[in-house]
Amino acid sequence: MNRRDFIKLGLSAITAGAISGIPPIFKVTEALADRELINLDITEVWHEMVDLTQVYSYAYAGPITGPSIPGPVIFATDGDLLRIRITNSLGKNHGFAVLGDIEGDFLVSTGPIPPGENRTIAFPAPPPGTYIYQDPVASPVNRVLGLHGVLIVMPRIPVAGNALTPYRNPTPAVQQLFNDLGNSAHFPPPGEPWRPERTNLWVFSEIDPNYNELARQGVEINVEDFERNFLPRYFTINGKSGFFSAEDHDNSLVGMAGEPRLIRNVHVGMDTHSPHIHANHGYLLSVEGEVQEDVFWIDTWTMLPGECKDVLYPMMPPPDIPPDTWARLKNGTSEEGFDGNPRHPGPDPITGGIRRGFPIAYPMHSHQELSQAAAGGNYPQGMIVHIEFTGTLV
Ligand SMILES: [Cu+2]
Repeated sequence: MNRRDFIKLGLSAITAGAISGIPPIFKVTEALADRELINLDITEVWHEMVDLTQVYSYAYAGPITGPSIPGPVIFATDGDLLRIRITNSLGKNHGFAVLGDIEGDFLVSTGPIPPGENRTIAFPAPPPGTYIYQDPVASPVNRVLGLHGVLIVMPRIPVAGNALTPYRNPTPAVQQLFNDLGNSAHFPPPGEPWRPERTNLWVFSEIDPNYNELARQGVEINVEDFERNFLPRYFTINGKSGFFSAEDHDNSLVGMAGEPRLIRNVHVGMDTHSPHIHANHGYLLSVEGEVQEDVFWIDTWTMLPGECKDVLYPMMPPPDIPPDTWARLKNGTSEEGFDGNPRHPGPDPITGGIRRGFPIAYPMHSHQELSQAAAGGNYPQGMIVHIEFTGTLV
């Protein structure tokens, strides 16, 4: 093994067409993506688990971001031509593909790239939405062993006269929902419409270190054996779990009431998961790229292996909080807020008094209870993140 990098996990991003790292989702002019080449290296890392166990993993690496699990987020704008050069620095065949559905069909694929070689693929960005990229070789084995990431495609401009949505052709119901944000009795001003930067990405996965160890030893892993005998020991969101996931602001939903957020959920692992959000219900916008005609209002959704689901979290005042309590939270006289939050020590800098009210915090956790543990019983060190209202606009 020539490279054993300890990876500092975090959501790193590559922007198609951006020169300075500014995502092109804000661009309204000609895309530069067809002049930019995205370089991805396929490499190996030690992935640190929540109990400090170092697990051998494969990883995609960007030239600036370095290796990460998930790999760098690739942002593109509708109409961009993506050009990606993938270099396989491992000792076996690997590659790059964009997953098209949960059956395992690929929209585009390099096919196997032999050790030490590279391939460049060019393809038009698929319709605006959320996509998994992964190793097409021995799928889903190498995907689960670390070779996965997300491609996000944003529409170029909103549909005329309407609020911006994440889609090129939103259904009437989805368009209406986005039009209503910050602009209706249910989502009143000065609450705001959705903004693209108010987006969270939750990449769900699991790790069975026995298979990672086989990979380290260079053992050929049989797909059927893997699918039958995979026994997860760690459950991760964006490569992290437990405290490290919950406290990570890439994972957490953090903002003011009145600042709606988009949650792009993708599942690159093997189990079925049930992310459950507290404080607000969410709106299921798209399933496997299909923008929904009928927008369900739900607090839990199913994530199947290989699946992508977009959910809008309205970040509205939690309906379970009575209006008079909300008023006290807002004016700082509540004794029901998150007083004693260790992240906000000391007296209130303005009033000099004890902090009252915001922030108020809630969890998102998977309702598959197994996934809340790590290493066979450490609870709650699995799939969990914070939802935090730092204040309120409304
Ligand atoms: Cu719950």
